[in-house]
Amino acid sequence: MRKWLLALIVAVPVLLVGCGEKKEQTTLKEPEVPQIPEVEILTPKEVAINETIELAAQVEQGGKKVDDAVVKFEVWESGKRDEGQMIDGKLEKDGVYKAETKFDHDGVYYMYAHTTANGVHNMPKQQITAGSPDMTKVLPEDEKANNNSMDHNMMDHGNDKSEGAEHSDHEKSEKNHN
Ligand SMILES: [Cu+2]
Repeated sequence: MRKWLLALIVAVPVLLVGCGEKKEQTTLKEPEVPQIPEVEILTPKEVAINETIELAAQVEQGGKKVDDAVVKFEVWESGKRDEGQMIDGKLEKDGVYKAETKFDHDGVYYMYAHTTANGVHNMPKQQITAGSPDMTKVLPEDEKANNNSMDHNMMDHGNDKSEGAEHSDHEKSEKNHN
């Protein structure tokens, strides 16, 4: 009888400790950080001139289509980003955003799909060839933009402190847009 009682006295604290540990584990939740949006540009890489061209991108985040993202398409001719334009994308459906533009002469163009979803920014870039440009006359694209674009893609603009040059470049374009 005494041995049984002793066993109970030893066992009860062990059970209590076990309970306490379990509780602590459930409270250790990782803070939810929105993932970098995956942006797939749907605009073809080769288009005709003097035709309405659809700029389109599909936005997903954590495997889900995002219908409340902000998508701005920046389009410019190679080497002339200052003369480019920023066009607001409008949600069609299923995370697909669209805008329209037209190329009035043969050339090599670039587009950024500036996308912000739940506060996180991504901006994939695509080259678009309109018509059949004389490649010897195409201006080279700004190298600074090219070199940084890959790294920049992976970054939230808000946290972007390491790439001042490209970032200010982007801010400039955002201002042009407004
Ligand atoms: Cu951007």
